[in-house]
Amino acid sequence: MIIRRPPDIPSSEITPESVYVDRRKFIQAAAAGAAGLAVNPSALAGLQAPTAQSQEIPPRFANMRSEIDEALNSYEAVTTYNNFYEFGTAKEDPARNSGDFNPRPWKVTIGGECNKPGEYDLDDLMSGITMEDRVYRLRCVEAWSMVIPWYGFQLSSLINRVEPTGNANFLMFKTIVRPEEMPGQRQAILNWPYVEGLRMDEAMHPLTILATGVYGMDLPNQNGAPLRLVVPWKYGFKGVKSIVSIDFVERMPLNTWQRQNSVEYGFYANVNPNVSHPRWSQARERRLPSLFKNHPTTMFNGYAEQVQHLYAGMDLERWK
Ligand SMILES: Nc1nc2c(c(=O)[nH]1)N[C@H]1C(S)=C(S)[C@@H](COP(=O)(O)O)O[C@H]1N2
Ligand SMILES: [Mo]
Repeated sequence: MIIRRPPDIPSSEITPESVYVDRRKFIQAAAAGAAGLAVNPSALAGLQAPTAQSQEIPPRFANMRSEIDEALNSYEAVTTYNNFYEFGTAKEDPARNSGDFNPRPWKVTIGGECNKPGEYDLDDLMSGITMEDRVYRLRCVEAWSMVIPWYGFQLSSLINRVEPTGNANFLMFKTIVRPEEMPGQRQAILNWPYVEGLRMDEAMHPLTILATGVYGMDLPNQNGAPLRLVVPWKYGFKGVKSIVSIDFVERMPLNTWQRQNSVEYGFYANVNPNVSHPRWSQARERRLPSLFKNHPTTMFNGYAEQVQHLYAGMDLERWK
């Protein structure tokens, strides 16, 4: 773990609600997880609440919490307030509408500029790769944020395994297209599949992970089961979910939100309090479950020390 505490968030800013403990809720959530939560979000029904509630942090996450020094969002918040347009556009839609989605078995097609392209079974692809718990702040572009205990592995270990060639400057990720299981894909909400990209050095950075779980359990469908990207210094939309293909490419891929609205969204999507979104300031953020913008937003989402060298010399207003 190399996550450090963002320097400018005094502990007094941490929402008081998030500190209290509700042991019973966590035990229920853990039991639901063991009973197959990943394929049946309706198991969560009894846990869903309109506002996120906190729960006791499982012992396994206690250290990470102290390293990032911000309270974790509750399991309910993390799994019932999502963006995943394949299941609808409202924040509660993914939890509600993803019950028919089948994340196993799963294959990932790896192609383009690499020596070992192919269709890999997810379990084979991950065999021998070290899994780790990581706590990252996810910061959505609509200026809300959550602190989420992910489980996954460094994207770099997968990249090294398939041996990119010298022409591999970018990675392009795609979400599965399965309209029969993803009701949102039956409509032209976005141009399916959802596409995202990273520059090779961003993809190789040790903070960049492919997550397979959250709170020590497999990812629920609404969070991008069985495999999704987590890039902690970028806005939430970089975190492409339910990934079925990864291509090594020479030229910068056109990611979904840039294609959709290039005035508002770019390729880099680095969290930047100094650059306003055309429709709102990005200087402050709302840390769920607060209703207010109670947090100052930090450059690169608080990870500047670790990642700013990647963008040295770039005009970050232009390359938003
Ligand atoms: N396939 C796909 N991936 C997606 C999205 C989406 O609509 N479809 N939404 C993105 C956005 S806008 C955000 S903020 C994050 C939310 O991730 P979370 O639900 O795990 O918090 O997922 C991202 N990944
Ligand atoms: Mo987002």
